[in-house]
Amino acid sequence: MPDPYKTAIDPRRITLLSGCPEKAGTVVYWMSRDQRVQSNWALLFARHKAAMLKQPLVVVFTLSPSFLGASPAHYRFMLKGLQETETGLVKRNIPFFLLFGDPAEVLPGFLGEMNAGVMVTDYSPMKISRQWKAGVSQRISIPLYEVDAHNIVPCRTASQKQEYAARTFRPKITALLGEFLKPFPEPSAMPSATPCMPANWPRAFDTAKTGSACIPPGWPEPGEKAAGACLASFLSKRLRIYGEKRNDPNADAISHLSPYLHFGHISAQECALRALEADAPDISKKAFFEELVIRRELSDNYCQYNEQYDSFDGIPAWAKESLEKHARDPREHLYGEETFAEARTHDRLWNAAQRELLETGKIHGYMRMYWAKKILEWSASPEKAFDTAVALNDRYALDGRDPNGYTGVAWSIGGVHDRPWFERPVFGKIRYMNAAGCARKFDAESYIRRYGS
Ligand code: FAD
Ligand code: FO1
Repeated sequence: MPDPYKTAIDPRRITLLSGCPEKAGTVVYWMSRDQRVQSNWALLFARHKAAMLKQPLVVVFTLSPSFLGASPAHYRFMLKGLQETETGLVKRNIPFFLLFGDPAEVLPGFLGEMNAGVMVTDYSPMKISRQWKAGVSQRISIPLYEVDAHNIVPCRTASQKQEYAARTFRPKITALLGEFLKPFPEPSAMPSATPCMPANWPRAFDTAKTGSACIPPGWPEPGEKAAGACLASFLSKRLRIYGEKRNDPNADAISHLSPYLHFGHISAQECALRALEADAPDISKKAFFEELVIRRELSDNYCQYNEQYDSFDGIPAWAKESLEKHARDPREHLYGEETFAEARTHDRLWNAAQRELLETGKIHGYMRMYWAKKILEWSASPEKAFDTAVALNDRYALDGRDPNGYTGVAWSIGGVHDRPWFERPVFGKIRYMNAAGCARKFDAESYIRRYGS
């Protein structure tokens, strides 16, 4: 049978994490970051392997009891999306299994039960993902392939080192985009299905139940279908004003795709391909590509090549030196994590941003910078500020616990991918923002009214 995937899947997407010899047996896709059926290079590679080896294909997801401060509501959003993924897989005769616990504990036994011959998983630069994969690799005797299904240009191909700034990264991505920004083959159904029970969803939702059993009303609908609808609505209604209005939190010009991109309910490559065809000005398409491709893939680059991506210690020397020089400057206001969390500072604009986070699960991109920079200004030390911003973002943001978040905090507070600015108290040479600057850009009072107490 001609293999439709061989040509479509660029070998540079694939990394062999453990070099055990392949043996005859089921192909297992351990799904983690890219939780979708459509436009998923990891699933397509696993499907290719199953076709070549003439073996069954199954998908497994390991549910951890905790995940970087994720709330029960974040878990419910993810689980509802996974239920839709299970339906899409079973329709293609691909059974879906949900395991409970640490991957290194639960996967080896599962692979034995499946008589697995090879395992495929999706790429992530995050430490937790690398720890999971290292733990699993030590306990299995079949090959484990990792496929970059999250980036258009695979992270390890785009650059082999931590990039200094978007301006050093952009030419490397742009030079390769033509080779990678290609349409996806359809993941065809398997000829027959291995019989399997539906996943134990009641148990899964039970682990995500404390507090209210619903997803907050201000949050979007989870899953691939809702993600596709969000993209379609952005491309038809908001992309055309994105170039001009994306920094105005009152304009509703942004895509709102980040929760879907974070949980992998939609592929960035699919978003980029569809944006290219959209009826919108080039300036808007260019601005959207700058964020969706350059900035987003630069975040994976930062997390891939900087072990301390989630801490103050990861920031560049010029920034650390400058912030430490001003660490003892008097702070006009001082707040701890709970005061920030409850939006109880003196600053109405900052409180409105925190309330946007609490109500909608994310803060508008422009306000997110202001939000983090004021945490720097009103925390006892720059290290404390960094940890507070990461903790609040991971605890409340629906798109949190993501390379974009760690890099966003590192940019705002630690000058990562930015340059030194005019030196001032507390900030040192870190780029400064204030409410007056926001009011010059957009109607701050209207934003405050919208997210007022
Ligand atoms: P759009 O403007 O429509 O952008 C489309 C997509 O491009 C986004 O979904 C995202 O994947 C990507 N993108 C946009 N801006 C950036 C950026 N600055 N860096 C990297 N990728 C970008 N993004 C998250 O996904 N999760 C986070 O937890 C997160 N935390 C942040 C914290 C701070 C302090 C800052 C300054 C930025 C943070 N960002 C985070 C990046 C950015 O603010 C969000 O990706 C964006 O606002 C999401 O809304 P959207 O999808 O409507 O964005
Ligand atoms: N991925 C998993 O494989 N198992 C989990 O239990 C899990 C929980 C989870 C909770 C919140 C959240 O924002 C993401 C979560 N993820 C989980 C997905 C996660 O995005 C990726 O697996 C990691 O980013 C690693 O790349």
